[in-house]
Amino acid sequence: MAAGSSIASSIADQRVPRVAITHGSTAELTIVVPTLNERENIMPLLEKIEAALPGVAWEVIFVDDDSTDGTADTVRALARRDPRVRCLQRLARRGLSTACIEGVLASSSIYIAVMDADMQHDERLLPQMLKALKSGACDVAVGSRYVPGGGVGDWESSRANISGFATRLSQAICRVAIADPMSGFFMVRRDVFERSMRRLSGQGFKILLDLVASSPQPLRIKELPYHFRARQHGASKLDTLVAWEFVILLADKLMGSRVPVSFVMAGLISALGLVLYVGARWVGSYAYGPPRSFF
Ligand SMILES: Nc1nc2c(ncn2[C@@H]2O[C@H](COP(=O)(O)OP(=O)(O)OP(=O)(O)O)[C@@H](O)[C@H]2O)c(=O)[nH]1
Ligand SMILES: [Mg+2]
Repeated sequence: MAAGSSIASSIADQRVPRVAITHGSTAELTIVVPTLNERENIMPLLEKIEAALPGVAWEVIFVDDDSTDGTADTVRALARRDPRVRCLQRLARRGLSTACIEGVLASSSIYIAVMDADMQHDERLLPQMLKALKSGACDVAVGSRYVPGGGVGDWESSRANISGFATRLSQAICRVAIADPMSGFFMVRRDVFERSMRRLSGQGFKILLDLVASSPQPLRIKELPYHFRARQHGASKLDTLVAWEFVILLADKLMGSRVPVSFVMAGLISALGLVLYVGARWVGSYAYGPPRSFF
């Protein structure tokens, strides 16, 4: 049944308010793209998505954390010409995962893909992902670097080793077999996302890992191989904060709702402070004699 006639019949049997529906999103697929200073990647990415999805009603939501290079303005300029393009700009906020969550919540389509702006993810996988979800064979279709046929491109061995180690750690908190839980490229049905969304940690960069580890039921995952490409424009946002947020995400998922991870982290930092203080006093007592009072 066509979308229009199903809305008409819903109105007829009074399941929705009688309002005039004149326009709106009719996309079946929303592609959520988190951005932080990716201005030069926006146009080429849109061209690639357009070429990859003939015959699919898609839209793309760029969720921009107030980039200083004019990314949001670039997206809005394109959005004025193409209604499939939207910009969700966040002020005084940071975080890839929360950007993706808010992008999903700003959409209405049945299928949602998440991909990076820098064209490292192979957009030619999008139709295969959509087909896999529509067939009902899986809940999440994942672009995977770690199944046969996939790869990480020309990464230095140090980055490949760290990624391999972090992947094994991540697999420990997934209740399902998944070769690439750290992938940032996936597609999911809306109802699957909605079942988990209130349990998500929203910490850091790893929204797929968060989703898989937070699902109340084990998710059925289909991994599709692809080769992670090199960044063409702009700079990487990977830094030590991202690594720290990854640790917090793992801790949060391991402890579940029993103990808030922020409470444990505050305790660990306090304990570290105490150890440093006592250590400094101890070293000082050797250098300058015993302290008059300990605290
Ligand atoms: N909205 C938002 N997007 C972010 C943030 N951090 C990173 N991104 C975007 O998330 C995507 C992934 O970031 P990248 O820096 O490419 O991370 P990566 O692909 O793991 O690392 P590289 O291989 O070095 O590029 C990109 O589209 C970034 O612009 C953030 O804090 N907020
Ligand atoms: Mg990247």
